[in-house]
Amino acid sequence: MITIYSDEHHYQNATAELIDGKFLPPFEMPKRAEMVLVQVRSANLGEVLSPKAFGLEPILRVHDEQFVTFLSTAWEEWVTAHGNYDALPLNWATRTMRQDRIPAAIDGKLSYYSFDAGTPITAGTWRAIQASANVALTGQEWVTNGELSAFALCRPPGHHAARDLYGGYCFLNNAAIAAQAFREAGAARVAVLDIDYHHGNGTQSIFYDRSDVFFVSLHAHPQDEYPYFLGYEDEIGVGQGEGFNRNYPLHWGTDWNTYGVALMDAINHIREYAPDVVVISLGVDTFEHDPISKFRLKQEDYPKIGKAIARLNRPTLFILEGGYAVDEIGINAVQVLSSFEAG
Ligand code: OKP
Ligand code: ZN
Repeated sequence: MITIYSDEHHYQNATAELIDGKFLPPFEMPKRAEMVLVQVRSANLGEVLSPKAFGLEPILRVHDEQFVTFLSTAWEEWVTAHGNYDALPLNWATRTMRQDRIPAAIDGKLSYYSFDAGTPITAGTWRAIQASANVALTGQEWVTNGELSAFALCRPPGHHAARDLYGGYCFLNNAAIAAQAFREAGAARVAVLDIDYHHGNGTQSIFYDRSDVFFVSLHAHPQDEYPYFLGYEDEIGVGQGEGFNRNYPLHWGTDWNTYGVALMDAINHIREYAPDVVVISLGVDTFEHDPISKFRLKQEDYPKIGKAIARLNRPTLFILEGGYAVDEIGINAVQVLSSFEAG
């Protein structure tokens, strides 16, 4: 399987992350992608290719133009206002407040366009997120041109980012951008299977009213876990999209017994949909030793995931999302990929 990778992810390198009331060294760190690349090479998964530059057009097919402009200028505006520190929001337009006014002040814009305080914008964020989207789009192009599968080694991740909202370490939704590009390249039906530990609220919301992209997600139950406000089972899509969104919220402590059953059910529904192409939001933060997650998948479970996805027998683009156990992230991700190819 080919891998698409860019060194430019190093430009997203925050000083600290606000988590559990503490400023800690970021869990979403450059070493994550480095460790995945090490395993791609040592497992001889296949060629490692650099991304092409696709510009803003395919990004703007998914994201709001003012939001993208905000992402491209936020750092400069923040430095002018506050100096050279990571940019973080501090309050939001929640119940009782107005949602229909975009503030002029940079602090207000950060609040308007974000949904958490754990996603720092840094000097290099804009550069890193464009590269990450280009990695996804390059993988999409290879699969469109007949490659049976590809691995987009994206960093930063993307699945929490919505049309005009960032958060959860995500700014541009790489999987959604790739899914939309598949549609425009002629695929009639695209399935997105999100197996990251956290619900892919951004991807779900982008395609919620559409039947041409079927979003299916296995994740920690929003009653227990971030992002808390989306990912319930009764979210089935709306309008034309009704019946084309499927959530499998699973409780803390979930191991392969429960996970495997849900995954098989998800795979069966995707098979019935008969997609032309499948996009996998590949998070390996379901791992038992992940520092921020509470599922209990073991190393030996990741090949089973790859084999289950292989049963769909469709052209498949894998997109890296989460996974924070840096010593094992590469092993677990590459186990999914190589067992998919063997399977
Ligand atoms: C991004 B991805 C834990 C707080 C978690 C953010 C998690 C973002 C995950 N107490 N904060 O889906 O892996
Ligand atoms: Zn995650």
